[in-house]
Amino acid sequence: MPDSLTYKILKEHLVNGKLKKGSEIGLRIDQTLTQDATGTMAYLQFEALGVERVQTELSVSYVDHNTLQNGFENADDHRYLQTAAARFGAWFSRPGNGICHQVHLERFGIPGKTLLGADSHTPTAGGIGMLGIGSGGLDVAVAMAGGPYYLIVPEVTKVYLKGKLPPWVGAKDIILEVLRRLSVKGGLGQIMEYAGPGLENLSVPERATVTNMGAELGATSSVFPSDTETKKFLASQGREEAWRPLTADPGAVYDHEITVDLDKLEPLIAAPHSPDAVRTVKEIGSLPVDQVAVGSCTNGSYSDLRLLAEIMKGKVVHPRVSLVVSPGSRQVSITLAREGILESLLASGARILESACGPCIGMGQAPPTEGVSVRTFNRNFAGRSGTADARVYLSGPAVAAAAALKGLISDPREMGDYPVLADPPPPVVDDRMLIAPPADGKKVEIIRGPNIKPLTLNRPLPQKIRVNVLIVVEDNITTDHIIPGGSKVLPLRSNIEALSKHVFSSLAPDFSDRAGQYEGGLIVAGENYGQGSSREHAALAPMHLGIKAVLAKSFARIHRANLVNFGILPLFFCDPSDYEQLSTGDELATDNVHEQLDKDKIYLRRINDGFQFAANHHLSVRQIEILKAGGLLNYTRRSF
Ligand code: MIC
Ligand code: SF4
Repeated sequence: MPDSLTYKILKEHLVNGKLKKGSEIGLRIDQTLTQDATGTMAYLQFEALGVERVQTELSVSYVDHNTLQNGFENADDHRYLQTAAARFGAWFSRPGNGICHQVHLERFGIPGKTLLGADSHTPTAGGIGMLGIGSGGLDVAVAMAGGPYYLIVPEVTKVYLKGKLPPWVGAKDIILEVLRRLSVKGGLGQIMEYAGPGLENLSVPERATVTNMGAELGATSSVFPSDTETKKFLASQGREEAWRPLTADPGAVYDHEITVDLDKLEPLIAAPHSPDAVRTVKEIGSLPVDQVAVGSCTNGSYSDLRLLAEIMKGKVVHPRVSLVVSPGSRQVSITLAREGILESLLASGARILESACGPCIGMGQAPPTEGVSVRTFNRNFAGRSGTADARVYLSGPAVAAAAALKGLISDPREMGDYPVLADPPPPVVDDRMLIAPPADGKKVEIIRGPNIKPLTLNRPLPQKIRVNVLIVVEDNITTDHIIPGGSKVLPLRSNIEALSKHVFSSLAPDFSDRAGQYEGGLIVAGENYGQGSSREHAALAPMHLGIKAVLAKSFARIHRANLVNFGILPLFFCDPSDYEQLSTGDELATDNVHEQLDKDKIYLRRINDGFQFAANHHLSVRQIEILKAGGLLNYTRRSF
């Protein structure tokens, strides 16, 4: 039977289970990545597994999120990560070297290999035909220890691209169009596989913009074939030997198929506060803008920033606008400098940031009160920018450049002729900010600062549960709602006790106090609960507060897996209308939990009026055992 590209990679890496839709499989993981906001916890967990050295072909520990260093905490994490990487045999990408996804694409990614990353945008690697999957840090720790990564066999969606992008329309508009059609939950349980004649004109960085933001569809991954464009890109990185051709067999069958006609696309923009609130730029009209931010792991490539510089050349940013630029990698920054583009950006009034996540995760550059910010990033959830009432729009660099010059959201096509740009020059390849692990790390001392607290483990699942509903939330709650990012909270990622005070702080500031008062509780949610980031802290901090279960209409993939990993029951309403019956403060109870879990039917009753309803979980036998053990760490330690 002819195979899709996705199935080819899955087959090559299958170590457990059968490739049958809906069943659970275990995949061999060739490479892993972590970043500092998730990595500190992941390495603490790796240490707890008691394995001497990483067992993957390659593991890289990046520092790119917490680089603001308002206090000692971030720098202490960096030092811990550097020493832990050397001790356990992982590469270390120093702060300043760039954003994990961009650097990985440039320096380490290999077509046809698997990459598990403790960051939801790990599918960026699909831009070179690699299967990149985002997960919680604990799953990455287990993969580093040589364990397989488990997932439900995904459906494969073919995204057929035809035609050629018109002037002023870019790769970002492709993924915004897919988001417009499918929504933030439209990719759930799927891998998006790109194909068709439209690929021919898309460079690897453009493809990586598409695979990066595929995370916003809720998809497990997104992948492009490995073709001559891929070869060209790898050759420019001095890594041509990493190339292999990889494409779907002719006649491969897909579960779903959509076609995007590139010729017909126009400049698009995602309106506040969701990446799928996509409109044409024209539809928005002339909206005054206060901030423009260009860069991040979505649009931080050399070509993206050169386009911005070219459009702004000889002009200066509008007086109302603050323009910030965060290049995707040090390689991009150095190449921009060598080509004189950095000078041009500075002359246009751009505020150049270090190559790191920065404003994308609220680490500085918060917009003004009720400010409008146009960003070439991938997420615009309310409050993520650091300003609660800011309105963040997501676009490609051409729309951002137009906004920076005019001070308004406006159609870039009104700016006249599209700049004619030559093929990008060869990048400056300089790996001196990447530290290879020593052959034997046993003698390396791991240095821990006072903010790095020992791991908290959950207790085995009790047979009887009696808990209060602590909060009822609506559809599409993000992990940013559950545990916010930003410069105040991010430094607490390795101190779960301190972090747990911030659970749901934007929705219910007294949440952690109430959890303390009731000695734990339960969360009731709508559809797509836990969308967005991979941060396992959105499960770990609630676990610390004694949360026993989340009852939802549906879950986002990574967050559901994280809940299981930390021993919190992720339950679906059997009848979604029961959601309406529940309120904050309700006391719910159930007995014989282990037996009920085995049968995939859990009956809960409300204490005060006896109202009964059923929930299920659709988990595998392996996951049920993890839950009973009180989480993956307890469960895995038994098998090492
Ligand atoms: C994000 O873009 O939301 C983050 C910050 O990169 C997260 C990871 C984290 O919370 O540390 C992600 O995407 O997984
Ligand atoms: Fe960093 Fe933003 Fe990319 Fe997340 S989405 S990895 S915060 S640049």
